[in-house]
Amino acid sequence: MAATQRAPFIVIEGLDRSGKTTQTSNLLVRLQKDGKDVQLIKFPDRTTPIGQMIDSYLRSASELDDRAIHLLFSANRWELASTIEKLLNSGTTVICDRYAFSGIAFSASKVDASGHRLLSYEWCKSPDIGLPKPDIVLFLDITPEKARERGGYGEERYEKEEMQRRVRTNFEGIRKEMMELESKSQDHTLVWEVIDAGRSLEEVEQDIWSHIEPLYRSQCPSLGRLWK
Ligand code: NYM
Repeated sequence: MAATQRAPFIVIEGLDRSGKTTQTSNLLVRLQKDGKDVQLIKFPDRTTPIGQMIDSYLRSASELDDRAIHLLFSANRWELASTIEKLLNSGTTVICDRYAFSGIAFSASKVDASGHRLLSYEWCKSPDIGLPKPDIVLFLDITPEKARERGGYGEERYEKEEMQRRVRTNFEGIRKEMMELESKSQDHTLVWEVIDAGRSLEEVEQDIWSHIEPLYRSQCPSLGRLWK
């Protein structure tokens, strides 16, 4: 009997109002229609005890130290890391709606009253070192102006224009660092695509598909570890 091939690990990241939730579920349906075994995991996963603490914090129903909440977001990924690995190795595609990159981009965007960064980039990155490494990150990019046209941000913590601007800059910094690391590494396994999410739903969906379909044409390498 032939060994089961590892399935692709897809991460979708994006700014608020980028249409990430819609695009993620459309991709799930498209892959299922294509006959793929696929599972969608959303971070934060608000269903676990850790996720419930995160949910309460995001809704401003509770207060937490900035470091404590950052570590909870990371712990919420680690509690699913072995599940992700097992799914991939048994041939099930995993789509993550947000992952470690959101963890850094948002926490490193927090500033005090004088505008000084509260948590350093390196500190924010460290708890996620060693998580399963995705094959592809699709970053749904939208300008704050376009987001405003779409009705502005929601009610949760972080959904403010100034914060979103900093988050966008941080995502670009993470992309650059990832690409530099990849170019130096032996395996070149991670691809990071910036998707212009300011276009129509159909155009964005088509663009996403044009990056996902080729993943199934070749064999996935053995699963890597983030920043290792
Ligand atoms: N968020 C999400 C973080 O601050 N750190 C993380 O590690 C993750 C995964 O939670 N504003 C933030 C980004 C979002 C918020 O995400 C909830 P969503 O996709 O709106 O449910």
